[in-house]
Amino acid sequence: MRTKVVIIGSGPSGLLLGQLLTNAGIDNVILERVSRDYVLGRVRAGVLEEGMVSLIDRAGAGQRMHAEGLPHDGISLAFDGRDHRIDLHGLTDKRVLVYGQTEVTHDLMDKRDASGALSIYEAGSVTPHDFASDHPYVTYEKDGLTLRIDCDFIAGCDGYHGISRKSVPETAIQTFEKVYPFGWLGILADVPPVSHELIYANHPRGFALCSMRSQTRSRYYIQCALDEHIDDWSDERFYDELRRRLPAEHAEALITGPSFEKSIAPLRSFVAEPMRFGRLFLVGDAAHIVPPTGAKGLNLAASDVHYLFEGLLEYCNEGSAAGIDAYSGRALKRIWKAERFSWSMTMLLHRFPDTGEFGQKIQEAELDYLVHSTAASTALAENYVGLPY
Ligand code: RFL
Ligand code: PHB
Repeated sequence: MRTKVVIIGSGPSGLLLGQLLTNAGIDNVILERVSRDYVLGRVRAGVLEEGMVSLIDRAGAGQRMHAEGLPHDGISLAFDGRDHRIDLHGLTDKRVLVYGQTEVTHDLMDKRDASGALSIYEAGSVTPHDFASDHPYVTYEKDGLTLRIDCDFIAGCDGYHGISRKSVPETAIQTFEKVYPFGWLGILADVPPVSHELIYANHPRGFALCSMRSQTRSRYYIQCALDEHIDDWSDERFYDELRRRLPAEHAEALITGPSFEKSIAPLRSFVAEPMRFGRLFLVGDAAHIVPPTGAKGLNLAASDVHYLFEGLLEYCNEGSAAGIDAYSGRALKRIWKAERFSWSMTMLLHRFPDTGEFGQKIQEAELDYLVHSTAASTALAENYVGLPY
């Protein structure tokens, strides 16, 4: 088989890039390791920046997102027993859209089906070859056969644990990493959200986040130790701990109900440089990870897709390599700013082993400054709604 672009991974990066290419008449094939249902069963991000919303629109997959997504004009920072609102829209003229990554993935998969573009699920041992040459190809295993797809370009959209980054010679890649000494324990439950906006809470017992997927579905997280076991956390224990970390008005208003998803996610900052190796490009989580505190992971994947799509379009339509040559540099400029923001929100809101009472006071002083200084609130808001592409 031959195609222009082989895309490894059918997460949001791969699906979004695939749809933009398909709409532009650029042939592509997606190879995904697991099944479609498995991809759709993963519960992850919930907050979309305007840039990502525009890209999903451009892909032609935005109809349900606009009908069901919840536009949010602000977020709340809770500390010292009180809520403090950051007026995102008032400070930046922009807003974010609360719409689950699962739904984005669903909409993009439906759109791909309707376009007739090929996705191969449960493709084993996917391996990129010869990407330093002008004739790259990808092999994979399916139904006991080893198959080969020749192509012009390979897009490594296969997440942090994928094969694309690992296929690059160690001497050609530099990585930067910070691992945080805690995780997030998250639940999903069909109960109305405790507040109509997201609440990021700093508390001496640890961080908590109240998010949502709809008016009737809540997503709640609490900071937890990395060695916690999910089985030790009944819903009751989870809600009790969440209540203790929220201002009293929210703790009292919290409506509880059985969770239908519960998981622990470790927190990590990670960047691989560069993001292009000949005819192989790394995109999204394959190249970088942020801790979820700034809600930036999925949105960064979208800006990578934007830069790469523009580069590939220029190459295919005008024969110019300027865009693909600039891809890594452009993407990394924005990535490092989002890394900085996600790191700073994580440092500000979590309890670290060495935070102590002094550290807690410093965090509260910084939070107080943030919410009372227009300059500081604007800087936070500008980053939260997303820096321009
Ligand atoms: P994904 O979603 O990991 O998709 C990669 C796909 O590649 C497949 N794959 C392979 N396929 C073929 N061969 C191989 N060898 C393969 N290895 C892997 C995988 O099966 C998968 O289908 O990466 P992508 O597309 O780059 O998307 C990135 C986002 O998923 C990620 O950044 C966000 O979910 C991060 N994130 C958040 N981002 C936000 O922008 N806002 C948020 O509010 C937000 N909240 C979160 C988050 C991530 C979380 N977790 C669990 C890590 C909250 C959480 C709890
Ligand atoms: C979520 O709804 O899953 C979510 C929201 C905001 C974050 C992280 C996760 O910062």
